Amino acid sequence: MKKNKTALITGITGQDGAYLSEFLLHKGYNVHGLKRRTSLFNTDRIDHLYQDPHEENRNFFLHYGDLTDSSNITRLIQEIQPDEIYNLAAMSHVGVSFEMSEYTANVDGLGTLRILESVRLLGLEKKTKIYQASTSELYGKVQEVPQNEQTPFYPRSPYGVAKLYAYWITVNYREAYNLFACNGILFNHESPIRGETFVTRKITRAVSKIVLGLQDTLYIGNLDASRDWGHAKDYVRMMWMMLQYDKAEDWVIATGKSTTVRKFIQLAFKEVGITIVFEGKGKNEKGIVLKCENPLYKLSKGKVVVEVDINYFRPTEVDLLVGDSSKARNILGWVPEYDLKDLVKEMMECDLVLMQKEKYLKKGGFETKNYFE
Ligand code: NDP
Ligand code: GDR
Repeated sequence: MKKNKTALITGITGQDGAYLSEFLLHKGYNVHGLKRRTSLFNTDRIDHLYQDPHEENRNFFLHYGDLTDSSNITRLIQEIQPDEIYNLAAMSHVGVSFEMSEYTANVDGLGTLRILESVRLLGLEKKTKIYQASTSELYGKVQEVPQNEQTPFYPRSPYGVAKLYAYWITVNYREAYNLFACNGILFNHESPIRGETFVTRKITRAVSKIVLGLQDTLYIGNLDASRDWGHAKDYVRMMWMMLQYDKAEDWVIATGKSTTVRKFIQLAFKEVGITIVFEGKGKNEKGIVLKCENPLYKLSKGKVVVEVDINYFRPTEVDLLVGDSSKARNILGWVPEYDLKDLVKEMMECDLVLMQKEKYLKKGGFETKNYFE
């Protein structure tokens, strides 16, 4: 009988880690995940997969660890002997990386080296395949569009620069030691479990709160930034497909369509029957209600619901990303199942439910107890 494959996922508690765990478990893998010790639970996204240590035939395991801790990583890889490692762990917020540049370099750059070096030290070069979570942030300053595997890199943030190191050290270990190590150059991908401070989720949460009367205004940064947004579910499938291909290579994954932050806000409001227009320029630009066609929501014409806050601007910005994933589409046969409309719809549906819950709790007097009173 064929033995089930074993995968190790770093960053298992994040958006992609959760979708990838689901995907690999359905494929019959034993899934091991690295999770950080935190003072509050950080496993919300994977709680439905948790298996009690006393259960028999477990196939989902969590281990404490951190990408800054080499001995921890080496020991875990030695114990788990993974067939595949998906290195998804990272300080993944571009804006925050300007505040925490050294830490970002340590985790996102050196963390990748620690994994590659452990696999080499343990003599697992022939057994263990590695997926490195590379990013469209590598392209940074627009030099050409659409961006493909040959487009030169010009990162524009400490996050992008750290990921550039990770990209090249992955290529170097592949060439120097014959490791099966791939870079997935993934463009932005979102979902209802996207972190709340990334712009799409910030928007769908705020729009849901605004229509339910829980918040007045969405404060936002650069409305002109344009991103190639796909659905995380479609993208984690590709991580796996890259490791099943007979050669270790680098792959761009993207929808090929770019949309501005401004347009994303309009799409989110449209999803609940509200038309928004933007007026003014630069930091004085505002999003104003033109029409509210949903009888459930009482937003009057002329109400200002979006305002620009320059604190959300970045010292250096990536203006335009649009990916050309024809290599993955032609060779691996990738066809995304979601388009932007499906994505916005799903995110809005989920956030509306969450915010309705919040509203009912507030109304019923069940707000979280203040322990400091
Ligand atoms: P998330 O921010 O949702 O998840 C990041 C994960 O990394 C979390 O599990 C987090 O743990 C963990 N982590 C952070 N720091 C450390 C550390 N020092 N040691 C161990 N684990 C750590 O990111 P996504 O799921 O969206 O992205 C996954 C990967 O793909 C990241 O590397 C990201 O940079 C990259 N990427 C993402 C894209 C996207 O659009 N989503 C596009 C291209 C690349 P905790 O839960 O405790 O915070
Ligand atoms: P990004 O995603 O930087 O592309 O990195 P994010 O959603 O943070 O920003 C996208 C664009 O929106 C602009 N923006 C704002 N961003 C945030 N977060 N908050 C705001 O209020 C706001 N207003 C405007 C940003 O300036 C930017 O131009 C994501 C991460 O998942 C990375 O880990 C990943 O590598 C890349 O996608 C591909």
